Amino acid sequence: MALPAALQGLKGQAGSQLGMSVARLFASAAAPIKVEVMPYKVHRIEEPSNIVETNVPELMNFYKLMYKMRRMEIAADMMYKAKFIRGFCHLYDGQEAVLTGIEAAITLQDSMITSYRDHCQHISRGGSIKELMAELMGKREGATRGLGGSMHIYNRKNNFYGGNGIVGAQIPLGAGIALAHKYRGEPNVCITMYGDGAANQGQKYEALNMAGLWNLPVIFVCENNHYGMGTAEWRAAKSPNFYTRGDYIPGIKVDGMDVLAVKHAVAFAKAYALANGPIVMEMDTYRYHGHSMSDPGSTYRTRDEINAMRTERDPIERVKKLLLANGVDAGELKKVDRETKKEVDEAVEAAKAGSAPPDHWLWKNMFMEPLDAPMRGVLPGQYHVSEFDPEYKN
Ligand SMILES: Cc1ncc(C[n+]2csc(CCOP(=O)(O)OP(=O)(O)O)c2C)c(N)n1
Ligand SMILES: [Mg+2]
Repeated sequence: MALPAALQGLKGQAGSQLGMSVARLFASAAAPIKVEVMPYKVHRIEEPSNIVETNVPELMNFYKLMYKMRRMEIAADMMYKAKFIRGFCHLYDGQEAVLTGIEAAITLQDSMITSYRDHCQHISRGGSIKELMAELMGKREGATRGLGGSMHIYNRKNNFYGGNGIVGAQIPLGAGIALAHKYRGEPNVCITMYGDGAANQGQKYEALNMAGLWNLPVIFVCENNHYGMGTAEWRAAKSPNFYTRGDYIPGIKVDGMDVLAVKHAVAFAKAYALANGPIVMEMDTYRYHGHSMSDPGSTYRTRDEINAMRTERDPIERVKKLLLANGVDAGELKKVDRETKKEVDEAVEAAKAGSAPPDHWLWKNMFMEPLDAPMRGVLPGQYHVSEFDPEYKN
């Protein structure tokens, strides 16, 4: 199947800003570069070619965006340990090529929904590191005004529907968003992202069934990082071949550590989904950190395994090697690294200096029309009055 004409660079604020500066740096460097990616595995569909084309400006865009994501998550890790960030916090480092490749193949008019591992979507969907850091610290300058926190990043304007804390809950929602695209006659898909753990849930199969019956333009993206918390995929899934688990719905397995493989497969999947209906993608990827900040990430997998991933399959190093092999100066990349670190450091300081949302926002955002009636024992503007009876004994 031919790739759609819409193979394009990164979209939105982050992408276009990067694109402009890179175009200046490499005005004469847009010669095509052919790369052989790992062959795709397919289920009920003909595989796309694994010879893909790129160029230096595009690779630079990928490098910059992925490095930004990486630095941001490293900063989040440090800020969490320093107790500036509290509560749940799930990091995305290691998995950057999945999101970066997806964004390169779609537009901001296409929708996206994911799990709680959602920090990087804020950046890829056009938000700033400052907003993200402020949100993680619960500040009113944050992406969702300090009311959502790590697991509930959301950007309606750029069609990002969160940030969902309940495992798998976003999968039927993603099918619903695709239904909205279809109903309105829009030429767009919904990227519905979930993990290998969530892939075994019943609600996923209900959503797949309805999406299949109604030919909804939805791309179900299973980010297989091989663990659901501390449970290895093979302990939770009778068949860990997630790309085949849609049964009657076609699937494709992709090297999720290779941004080029992801971009070209998603472009292929988008063309398929718009013409025919749902498709499942399994992205073979890896998370470097533990499941969340309370998990050191080393009790259920070996250090050797983590180190081998970092040294042999790291998505940023892969792009770096391609750039160096195609004439980009190592100093240029170091400059990118320095500038990115500075941007992240400034965002961290700005977030620390931010202010907490006022208390009354807690009930202000409950209803479209403010109600004066008590809700679960709380009147607007009051604190909870406990109904607990101290006399009660079980
Ligand atoms: C319905 C539900 N059950 C359990 C949990 C607790 N929980 C949070 S994340 C997680 C593992 C999910 O793993 P996976 O789908 O592979 O996603 P990953 O964290 O690897 O991205 C579990 C069991 C939850 N949040 N919601
Ligand atoms: Mg997982």
